[in-house]
Amino acid sequence: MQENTFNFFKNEKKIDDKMILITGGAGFIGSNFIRFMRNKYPNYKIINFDKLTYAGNLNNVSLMEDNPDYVFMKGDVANQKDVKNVFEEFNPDYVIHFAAESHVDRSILNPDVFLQTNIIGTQYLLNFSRLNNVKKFIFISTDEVYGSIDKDHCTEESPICPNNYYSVSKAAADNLVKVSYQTHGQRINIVRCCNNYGQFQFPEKFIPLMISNAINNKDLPIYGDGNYFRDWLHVDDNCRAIDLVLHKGRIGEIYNVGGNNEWRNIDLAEYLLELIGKPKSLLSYIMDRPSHDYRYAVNFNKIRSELCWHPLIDFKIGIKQTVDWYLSHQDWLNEIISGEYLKYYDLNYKNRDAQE
Ligand code: NAD
Ligand code: TDX
Repeated sequence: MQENTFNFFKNEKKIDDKMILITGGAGFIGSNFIRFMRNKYPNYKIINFDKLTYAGNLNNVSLMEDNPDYVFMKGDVANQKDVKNVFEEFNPDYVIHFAAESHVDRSILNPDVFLQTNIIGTQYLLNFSRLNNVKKFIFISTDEVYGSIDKDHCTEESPICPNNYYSVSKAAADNLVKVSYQTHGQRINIVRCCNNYGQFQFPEKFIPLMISNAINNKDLPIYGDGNYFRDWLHVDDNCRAIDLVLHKGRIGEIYNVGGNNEWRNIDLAEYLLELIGKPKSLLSYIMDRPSHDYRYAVNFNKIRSELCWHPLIDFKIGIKQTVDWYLSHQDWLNEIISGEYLKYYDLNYKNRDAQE
């Protein structure tokens, strides 16, 4: 442990209370998921285990601070002692594993930490979950494990074919989780979701980066010709999917989660400029991301038919709310876009000559 910042729950655990260990709960999806669970299941006990890397921000969960059924514990999933500690202290019934190094561009600059956190960290959590008879371990995987596809949609049976250090590390972890089921009958689910958007997303990712730069009248860096496709889903819809998998997902199963909402990068950047009221002259075409996946798209018929899930938030409404959230949370944004962020920004974007 680098620093001991946790307190025990202020309410005693009753026999039928669910104790849920959430890793990466100070990041984008994890923090939204914690808020979602707090609202839907106020009696569940939530442990937020997070290393607080550059992407982890306790302001994202400040609403939870005084909640008697919530604790934060600082720790590293890739440190065996930290993982042992959290299991010994809390003996969780369920584990939902969000923690990861999550940004493709950073994985190109520094792959090693992706292998440590995403692969080794997942194996440690699997080991301790098995030892402690955890009732279900949910791995938050990604549609990127299927690699790039030109047309159609990947089903859960499609081959895994990752093309960058981030997705290779997620694919390895995803396979480890599958193997734990095949070998030990470990009670797991895997969720492979498309690109999420919404409040509290770190402004290195496409949508918040474009919004943040537009607000600050900075160029919007478009990789290559901007002719790449991503499928966007509101984070609250993803939280609903994970909740259903937690309560109703069949043990050992993988579930794709998609948005049915594909956008070309350049079209989306232009749409964001329109919403914020900034000119298209801010668009700046720069050198492409190496090994850039052209398109991700998942078939999510399985979760639709088995768990009755489908996206509920209309993109035009969700993205408008998201833009408004960033406009009204510029303090949150400004705190991030200094220090480490500026160094990363320089490293990734400086000297990336414009494309012809
Ligand atoms: P994020 O980068 O916003 O948050 C990651 C969190 O994990 C941070 O709080 C960070 O401090 C924590 N963390 C990192 N390394 C850690 C370690 N070694 N030990 C403990 N905590 C650590 O990521 P996100 O966008 O919220 O993604 C969450 C999960 O969802 C990831 O597993 C990611 O692969 C997956 N996913 C994300 C998307 C997306 O669009 N954002 C889509 C599909 C899947
Ligand atoms: O500055 C940029 N310019 C640009 O054109 C950035 C940051 C991105 N892009 C492009 C690259 C992609 O085609 O926008 C698209 C989206 O990029 P990211 O937001 O970096 O997401 P992506 O690479 O698609 O990966 C995301 O989706 C799957 C998440 O970061 C992963 O965590 C998730 O698993």
